[in-house]
Amino acid sequence: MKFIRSFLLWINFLFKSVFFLRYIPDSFLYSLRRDRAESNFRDRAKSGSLISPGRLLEAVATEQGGQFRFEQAELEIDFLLADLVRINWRPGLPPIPYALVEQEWEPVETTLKQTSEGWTIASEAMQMTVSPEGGLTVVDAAGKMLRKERSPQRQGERWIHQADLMPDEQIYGLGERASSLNLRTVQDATRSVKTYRMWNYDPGGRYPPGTDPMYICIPVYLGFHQAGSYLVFYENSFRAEFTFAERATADFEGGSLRYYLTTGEPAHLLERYTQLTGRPPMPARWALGYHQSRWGYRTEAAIRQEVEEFQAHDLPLSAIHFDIDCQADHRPFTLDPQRFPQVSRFTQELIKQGVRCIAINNPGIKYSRQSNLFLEGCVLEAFCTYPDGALVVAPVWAGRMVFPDFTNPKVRDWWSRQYAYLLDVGITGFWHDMNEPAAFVLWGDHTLPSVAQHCLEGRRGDHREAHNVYGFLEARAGYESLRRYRPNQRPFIVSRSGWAGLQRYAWTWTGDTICTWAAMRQTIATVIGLGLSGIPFTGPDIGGFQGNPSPELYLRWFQMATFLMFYRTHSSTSVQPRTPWAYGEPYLSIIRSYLQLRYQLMPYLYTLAWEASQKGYPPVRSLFWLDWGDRTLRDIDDAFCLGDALLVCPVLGEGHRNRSVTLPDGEWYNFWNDHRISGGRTIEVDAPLEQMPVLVKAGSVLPMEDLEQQQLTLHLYPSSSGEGQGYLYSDAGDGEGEFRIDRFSFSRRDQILELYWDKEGDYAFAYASVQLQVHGLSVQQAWVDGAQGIPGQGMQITCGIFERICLECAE
Ligand code: NBV
Repeated sequence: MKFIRSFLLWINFLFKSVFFLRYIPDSFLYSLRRDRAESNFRDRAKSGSLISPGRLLEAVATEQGGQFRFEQAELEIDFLLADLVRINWRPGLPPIPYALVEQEWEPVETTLKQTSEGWTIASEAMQMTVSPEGGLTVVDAAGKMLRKERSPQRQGERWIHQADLMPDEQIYGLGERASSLNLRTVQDATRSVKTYRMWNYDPGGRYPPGTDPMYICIPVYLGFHQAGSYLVFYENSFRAEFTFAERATADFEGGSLRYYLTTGEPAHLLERYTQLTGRPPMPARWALGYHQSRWGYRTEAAIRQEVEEFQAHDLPLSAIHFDIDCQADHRPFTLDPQRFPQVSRFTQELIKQGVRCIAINNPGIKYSRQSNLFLEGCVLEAFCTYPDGALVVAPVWAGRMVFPDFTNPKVRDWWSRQYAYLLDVGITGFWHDMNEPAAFVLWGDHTLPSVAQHCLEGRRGDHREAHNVYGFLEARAGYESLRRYRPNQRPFIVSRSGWAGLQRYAWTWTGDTICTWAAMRQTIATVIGLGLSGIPFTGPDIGGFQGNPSPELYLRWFQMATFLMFYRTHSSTSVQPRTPWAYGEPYLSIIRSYLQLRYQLMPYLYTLAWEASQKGYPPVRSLFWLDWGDRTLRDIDDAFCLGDALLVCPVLGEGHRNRSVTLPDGEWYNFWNDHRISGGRTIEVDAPLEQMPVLVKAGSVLPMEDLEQQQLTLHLYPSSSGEGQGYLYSDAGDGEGEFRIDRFSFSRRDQILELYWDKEGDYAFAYASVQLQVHGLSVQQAWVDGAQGIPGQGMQITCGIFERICLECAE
């Protein structure tokens, strides 16, 4: 059986490879044409010598800060808030404010003074000093030096910006990176400085750890050192290179040197950054459930069978994804009518079973007069062109394709109308792939030519500026479409590519990882790094995209993903079918138990999603989020926190049955057996196949649910110091209606534990019963709202809504 399956897969692979050969002539021609068009432009951007600002000639105070005139540059410093500054060096092409949410900033009180070091401009929270040569230092209210920038340099259209890094400084962010969590190169003679490129990139169907760049590059980073921490965001979408060695260097090929700087601890930095670039809207609750996907489902029948298998195996499922094989000739906004003969009925049938359908879409449109989209787009002048006006035509899945210019508002509007038909046939959400944009090439860059022309909101420009915002703007068009056509449903879009602010429109996934233990481990840093770059809803293909994971690798990956926001198995076409039952027992039963756990954790996950929508905090966060003063936590990239309550420690090797865990300070509980462990040290924990180590922070209230019983269980994890809290956000799970927030706080005096519950908002309480589960203590007696005592049942109390509950416990 196994042999036959492998043989069939091999034949499939061979067939696909032969199929791929048909792209070779077009890829060859496109690569040639691109090189020819680019050759005239090659070094235009970097021409001339390096120019420094020269000497400072004049400084004047402005309403929001100050303006500084140098011999060869101008600098403007605007305080948007007391701890958020916009710094703008001129000359340079002003950015189109795609990344930013529109808002008015209130005036901030600042003072401008001349000092022995230059000019100092200060708010109540920070102080910046501009040196006579254009260097800039940033000091916090306590007088601690946070950042020291050198005077920038310009060469043609290029800007180079450098800051000295403190010896102990660590750097995080830059969007999606397949690197260590801390991006700083630890310098020694043997190691060369790692360059991080800003150029959204499709690594071509498979990528190992270390690949750079990846699909989502964002010029934002956080710096932590012993004096404090800060965040810098460059509002510049041009191709760039960043390095972090002795200095942090940002080298942009064009545009202007406009950046934003804020200071404070990590949570505050994310709050400010997402105040600037926007917060993710609240997702629909179903989206946090499990998604099944495979590049290879071809027919309604195959998908129906897959969904039936989930039911037969008693496995919950929230969404199923339709990849390009479901489309007609791989064209966007289509489903093949022969293979999906009754699609409306089919999608309704799935929705009744609680399964949403998500359809893939690639941005390229077939270059063919048989294609209506092509004809419409031509009339609209919607496509990217070469400087001579000829259409850029490059091969992708459907053959020779043209590319909508999403930097044109008319094109976004036209594109956003195309979703209507698939929405009408019952597709709930969209999956934007290949939107770096990716093209098939035989050599060189896998995208459009640098010289491709774009509208850029009417001011015009080329692909060097538009490339990094291409997928982001496609997501914007998609999001606006879903808002328009389905105003009562929250949009679900998952986009492979993106830029600063993508969180306002889409989720993402970490693309075409290979199927190795190292790749699984890599995704932890990648997901945390994305969260620190403002993008909270993401996750890897469970099991990896390209290759066949061992049963154990799939299981361990599944266990890890149970605690990530986007929870989806997906795999490539040439690999063995990957489902929770594909590996038999004991894997199936263990996976089932994790799926069940995921759905039980839904109130916690949903609350974290709400927190992200309000404050921009990534639900999946580094351990340093809990204690950012603890240096030992800053390099950990084999574990992560889900919210503040859970510490998740994936098992990262075949046959591993225990692992070491570095615990942040405080007390912890082992989620599986309630053992209490003191933190601030590294410990060994057991990890039998059925258990991925998870620890719960003492002082947490973890809300979990049993939907069938309509029961909410509040898991209380008391700390010896006594205090603790948690909260729960709920609403109808979709749409714009009422909400409620239930807040729980508890305190402990010796053996008496008191829990208070108050609420805000008008959404009706969704559960029929409430259970209280106290961990680490056994409940002897309970008094609910002062009523007569009820005897405890071990660690559990079944009760209704209460205001105050008093528990008498024993160790
Ligand atoms: O549409 C096919 C795949 C998709 O399954 C995958 O998730 C994307 O990242 N897609 C890439 C294009 C083909 C890659 C070789």
